Amino acid sequence: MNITNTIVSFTTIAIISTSALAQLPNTHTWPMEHIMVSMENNTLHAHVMTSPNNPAEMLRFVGETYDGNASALNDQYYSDQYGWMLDGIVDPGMGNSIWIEMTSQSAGLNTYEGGMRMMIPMQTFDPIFGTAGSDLNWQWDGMMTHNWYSAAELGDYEASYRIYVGDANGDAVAGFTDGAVTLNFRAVPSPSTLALLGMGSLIAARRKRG
Ligand SMILES: [Cu+2]
Repeated sequence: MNITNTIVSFTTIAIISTSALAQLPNTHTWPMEHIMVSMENNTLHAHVMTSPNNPAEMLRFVGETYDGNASALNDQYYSDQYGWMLDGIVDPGMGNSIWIEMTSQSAGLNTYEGGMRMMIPMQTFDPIFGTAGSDLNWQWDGMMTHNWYSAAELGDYEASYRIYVGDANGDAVAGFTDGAVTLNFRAVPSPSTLALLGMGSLIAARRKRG
């Protein structure tokens, strides 16, 4: 294959990808914020860097509509910033897995199953953690998973979880101690295009200086 052919092929792929990706929710708008789950002496711990004063933000992308199950995010403030992630060796034992159960959350907060922030069309967007009548507990496969959170109204939200070792049915297994974590969210007005342009020139100015 000569260079010209290579360029043509890449261009074709780029055009196909663009049309296929046109109706996908925004994912890399936010840096990852990992909920680190570890286990020591059969006791689970979870740690996250956010707080009520430093919440993860949810944004609404006016004018965008999403295909398939992702349409649950249409016209909602949303984010997939939080990701569950294993920290060190976590061994729930043969046939068991880590389960995460929503124990309390603000009214109006919804959750949909996400993934590793890649291959969004492969993500189920199934309602979880009580959203739309779903189970309160969710079986985590231990892979980095960024679920989608959404809300219809501006404001602050929080969700608390119990992290436990369960069998295939989600029933707690004796001999382990649960962990817990609270996630904080703030649905904020979308930044205007002007603000984004301002940010762009600031970055450009910093680069020049560096
Ligand atoms: Cu991640």
